[in-house]
This record gives sequence, C-alpha cells and structure tokens, in this order.
Amino acid sequence: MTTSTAQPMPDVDPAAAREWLAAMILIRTFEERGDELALRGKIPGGMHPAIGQEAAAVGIARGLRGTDLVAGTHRAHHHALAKGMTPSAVLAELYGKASGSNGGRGGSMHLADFDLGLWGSNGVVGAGLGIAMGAALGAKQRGTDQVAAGIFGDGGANVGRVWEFTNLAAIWKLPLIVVCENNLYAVETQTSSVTGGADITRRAAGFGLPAFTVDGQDVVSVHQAVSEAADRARTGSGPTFLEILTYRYKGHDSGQVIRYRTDDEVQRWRSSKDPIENYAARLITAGLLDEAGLAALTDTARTTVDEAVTFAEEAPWPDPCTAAENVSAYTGNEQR
Ligand SMILES: Cc1ncc(C[n+]2csc(CCOP(=O)(O)OP(=O)(O)O)c2C)c(N)n1
Ligand SMILES: [Mg+2]
Repeated sequence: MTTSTAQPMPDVDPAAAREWLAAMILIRTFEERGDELALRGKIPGGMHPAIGQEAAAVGIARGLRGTDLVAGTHRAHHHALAKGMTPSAVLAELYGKASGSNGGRGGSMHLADFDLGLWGSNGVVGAGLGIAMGAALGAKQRGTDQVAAGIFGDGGANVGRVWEFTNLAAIWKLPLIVVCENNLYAVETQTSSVTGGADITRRAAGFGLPAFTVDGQDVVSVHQAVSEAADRARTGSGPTFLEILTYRYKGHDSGQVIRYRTDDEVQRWRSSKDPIENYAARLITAGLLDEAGLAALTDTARTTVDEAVTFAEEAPWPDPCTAAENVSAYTGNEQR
C-alpha cells in the first residue's frame, strides 16, 4: 500500500467514495483476467487492456449522469464497465457468445448498450469522438439536458477528424466533453516523438473551448473536471476539452512484445502513481475505509469476475442461421 502519497479527501459522500474504489478494483480484476484469457485463446481477436487507466473511466462515468452518453475507443472495457455494463455481458461479448452485450457479433471493439448511454467502443482511431459529437448535436436539437463524452487517445490527437469534430462542437456550442485519454503511447510510438507543439491541451485551446490537463491517475481530479465540464455543457456553455494523463501498464494489446519502453518506467508508474493503491490509501487515511473493507472489495471483485468467466464459458454460441440478421452491407447495387 502506497500511503506516503495519500492526499486528504475532498468533500465526497463516503458511500460514493468507496463505490469509486470498488468500481476501479472491479475493472482491474476484469482486465487482468481478460488479458490471461486472451493469451489462452479464449477471446478471438484479443483485447486492448486498460490496466492502469481505471481512474479515467470511473472519474468520467461518475462525473456524468446515468442518462449521459459515452463513446470510447478500441481500449474501452473500462468505460463500458464504469458505465454499468456487467462483467458477464462484456466477457460473453469478448468470447463471441450469444449472451454477450451485442449478441457476440461485435466483440471487444463494439461494446454498446444505448440503455446505459454507452455508444460503443470503436476500432477506428478518433471515430468515437465523432459519434459523441453527433449524440451531443442530437441532444441539443431535441432539447434534452444530456451531455456526451467522446474519448480518443494521444494517437487519436494526431488524427485530423478529431479536430474537425472539436471545431464543430465549439462553434455549435454542443454539450460535448472532448476527452483525450493520454497514456503516452500509440501502439509502439511514444507520443512525445510525434506530437507537434508537444502540448495537446494547448492545441485544443486553439479551437476556442476551455481546455484542461487532468491527473488521470487520480479519480477525484477526473471526477471534478468532468463534473465541471458537464455543468458547463448542460447550462449551454458548450464543450470542454480534457486531456486525462494516464498510463497503460500492459502492452498495446494482449501479448504484445514490448521493446519501446523500459520495465523501470512501468515500475515507476506502478509504484508511485497507481490509481487504486493511492486512492485506497487516501480513503484509509481519511477514515472512510479500513484494511478489512479493502480486502472485502477485492474479494467481491474476484467473485464477480469468476462468475463472469463461468457465464461466458457456459453461454451459447450465436445460431449460425442468424448470421445475416442485424447486419447491413453496401453492395454497390442498391437502388438510389
Ligand atoms: C483510423 C485508424 N488508423 C489506424 C488504426 C490502427 N491503430 C489501432 S490502435 C492505434 C493506436 C491508438 O493509440 P491511442 O490513440 O494513443 O490509443 P491507445 O491505444 O493508447 O489507447 C492505431 C494506430 C486504426 N484502428 N484506425
Ligand atoms: Mg495512447
């Protein structure tokens, strides 16, 4: 336990403060098990683990309302779980089973549940922000008070469409939170080696919207920044850009051989900035949790993920006769 970095807790409801920790522990437990299962060939296509990035997901989801919308990237199990998708529904989807969130047809990069406000993980770099921008435009036109958060990575920050979406959101004053989840790497590329101007937040500010850099290893900071951005969006002040600084502990995807960073670097992040260890220490210091309570949260997460594995293993495969249902294809011969 890293107690030395524990900071005082701000004024957060104690039950909510503990629930944020439980949600982060569940995400980590799920992702660690998922990574193992992927390496054992249980998850067709593998997965992009978000271990180390738990505070970003929980801070975003809890800073929004349940009716608000989130669209993520290829690395988005943590956002799906934080938004309320059950581990069983996610894991069965990763297995390609009929009981998965999307009938086993989408897999890791197409996790969606509109009832939860989850507008999908997405395999196209930068595309999730466009979906969220469209959702924000729809919310504004229908006069709902919904806010949409569109997430992309530091790699996405060097894709042109991201800034087209940001520009439109700024001039149309859309209720959008433009989120760059900067984990310092895009596949094998160090972001600092490919990012002109070096500062993604400053780049975003050029589009004329409030832009902030946030400590993404601190769930309290992420929650606060997202809550304030959501308030601005809901009251008609338009979009906010947040660069959430975080770090992925594992490779880009399951089993990636890592030659582009040192073990020391990973160890430094793990030992000094771990979002779960530091936050648990903070709750304990504030008297909101004790070691037994922490152990109980860990046990509960393990049991929940064990149950999800059993569920996914036992779930049926999709009926091959339904393969063409809910699928659209452009053949070029359609009537115009
Ligand atoms: C338009 C597009 N170009 C390239 C790819 C291949 N690709 C998949 S993930 C990735 C890197 C993304 O890095 P980042 O945006 O930092 O997200 P992270 O993987 O770090 O979460 C790339 C280039 C893709 N999926 N889509
Ligand atoms: Mg990245």
